Amino acid sequence: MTDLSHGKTYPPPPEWQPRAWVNPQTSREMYDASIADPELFWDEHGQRIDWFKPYTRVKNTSFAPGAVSIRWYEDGVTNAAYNCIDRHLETRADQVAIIWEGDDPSESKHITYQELHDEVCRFANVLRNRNVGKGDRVTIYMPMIPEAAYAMLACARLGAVHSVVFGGFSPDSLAGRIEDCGSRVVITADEGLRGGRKVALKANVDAAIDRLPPGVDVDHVIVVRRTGANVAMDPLRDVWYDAAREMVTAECPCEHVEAEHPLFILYTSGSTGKPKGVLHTTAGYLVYTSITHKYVFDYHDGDIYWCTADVGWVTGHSYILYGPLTNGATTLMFEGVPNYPDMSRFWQVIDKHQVNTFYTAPTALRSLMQAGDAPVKATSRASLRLLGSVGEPINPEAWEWYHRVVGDDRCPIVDTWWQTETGGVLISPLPGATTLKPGSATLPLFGIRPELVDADGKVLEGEAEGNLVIADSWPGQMRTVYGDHQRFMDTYFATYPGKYFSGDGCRRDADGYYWITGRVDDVINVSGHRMGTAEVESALVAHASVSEAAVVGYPHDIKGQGIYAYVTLMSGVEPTETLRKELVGWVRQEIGPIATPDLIQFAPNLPKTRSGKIMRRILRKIAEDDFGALGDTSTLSDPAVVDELVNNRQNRR
Ligand code: 6R9
Repeated sequence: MTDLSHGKTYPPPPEWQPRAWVNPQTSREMYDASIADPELFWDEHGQRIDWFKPYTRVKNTSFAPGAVSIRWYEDGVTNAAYNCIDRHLETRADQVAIIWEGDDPSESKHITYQELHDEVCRFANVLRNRNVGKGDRVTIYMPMIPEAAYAMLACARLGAVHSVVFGGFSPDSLAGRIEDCGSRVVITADEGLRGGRKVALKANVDAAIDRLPPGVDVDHVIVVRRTGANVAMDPLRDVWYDAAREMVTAECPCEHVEAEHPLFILYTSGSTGKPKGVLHTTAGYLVYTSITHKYVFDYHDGDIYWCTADVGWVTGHSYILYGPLTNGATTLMFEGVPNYPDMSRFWQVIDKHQVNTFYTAPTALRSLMQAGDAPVKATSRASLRLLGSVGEPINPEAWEWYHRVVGDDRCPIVDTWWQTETGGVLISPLPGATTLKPGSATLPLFGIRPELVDADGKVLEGEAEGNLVIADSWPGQMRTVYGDHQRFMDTYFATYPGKYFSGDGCRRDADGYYWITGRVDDVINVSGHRMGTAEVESALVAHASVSEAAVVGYPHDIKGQGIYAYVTLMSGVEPTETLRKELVGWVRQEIGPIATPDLIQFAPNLPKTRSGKIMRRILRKIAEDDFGALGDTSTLSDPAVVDELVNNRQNRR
């Protein structure tokens, strides 16, 4: 087996020992105990959160085919906002909860736990005045401003279910998500601001609502003022948040909700069909994000912690807000981008706010790496103690650069593997305990039972490569696909009955370390964002000139994977450069900029089996420039199609 790290390993630095929550021995003991008696382990950690009514039953879960059911702490009663805010007030009212850093480096804010409480209560009252209550869905389409956090926590306070839609999604994508969960309230801002550029959020909401089918209604749009832009306001439907805020008090009781009450829906791409509404519930999710935030980031009181994700993704939910706030942490929220005003921005923010823990994505690191070491070295970063990575496999070169240049050879890196569906990190080093191997997410966290299986579901032992499944439930796991439990069971529990299938391939080395190799389904990972190839295909075929499309990923130096689209045009349509550009713009408009095709190849024919199935394996190989490995093409209905595709392939950038 090839060791991608060239055998180089990094033991935990000795200076970590006095302070770390766990060392190599205690972490192993804790892991073993969590597997030997999950009930006992998760009962103990159920105490991480406060309960209005304590639970008596810890775990009631089944991965049984056709009867998947996941319930944790089911008879307990609690509230997520209470755990993130109210319970800290006695000891932390004046401690900073959120440090907000604006897109413009001259703008930042410190929000204490008391201020967070007051703002969340006000937001909750504004929602309550618009009839939002327990179980109602609220769509949040916001820039990275404190009001996004207030809005999410306000929903939690009322027992309403938030569905955050990333601000980079198009009106169409937003409309689909509003419709799927039936939100009657949308929270947005006049405009977003990223890298000095404005994003027309309110206009997108208007366009999305215009597209809703008859019978699907949005009653209220709450608009936070961010840039002060002059936006259209429908007097019957739209309200400025600042005006509504003036009308309410800073007191709002927390709704008491059952442990399994839905906390949020987050849409994510899969290999087929429309994005799925991943549903997370209250207590188990909080317990899991809080325990993982504590141990993975070795979080101690007083630490300044920064996760650079957007709240539109699960990483923002779990590790900007819910995990850190449950732990009473100080969490930094950043509105901007890594290269604005210049390539030093991340490191300047670290110095400005004396950040101790920094958590980002490999794609950001790879693009910063290209600018060389100087923009990093121009800053001190002396406050940094720990670095983290998430979203996609981190290549050993980027890992080494992160360690050597950003961390001055001093800071461990936690490469955290997880998914929207898993709620929190499942495989990751613990900085005081785990010897690191660059490129490996290393070992499972407490309570997690990963297995590698072959195509037939046979469990592989020892050193092996296969598909990554998880053999038993953990509290942070998604509970269902919103409104479609059958789809939940079919997607995650049918491939390997009785096990949760992640969709990722993985190797395990002789030390038991896990090396995620990437998706094994038709999902591609573009700059750490998940994209279903089927989604891009259906956007393309919705264009009048396109008769058929097949989309695959290909290796991309910065994005990890790029989007390669093979497009067959309607007969009589000329394949021109203008049309190529139009199609790129079309997909951006249909889904959003994150789905922008990098390469479009016009293909008069696509390789198909005799039964008419597109042979994606071959398309992937051509996109990868791997022509030697096209494999068996004899089952194609017309093998000559392949030569034509190879001859006309788009050059990789
Ligand atoms: C948290 C998040 C999940 C997919 C996942 C995998 C990839 C995430 C990774 C990683 C290798 C890591 N992924 N973290 N691959 N090493 N440390 O990213 O959730 O957007 O749902 O994506 O991302 O392929 O299946 P999500």
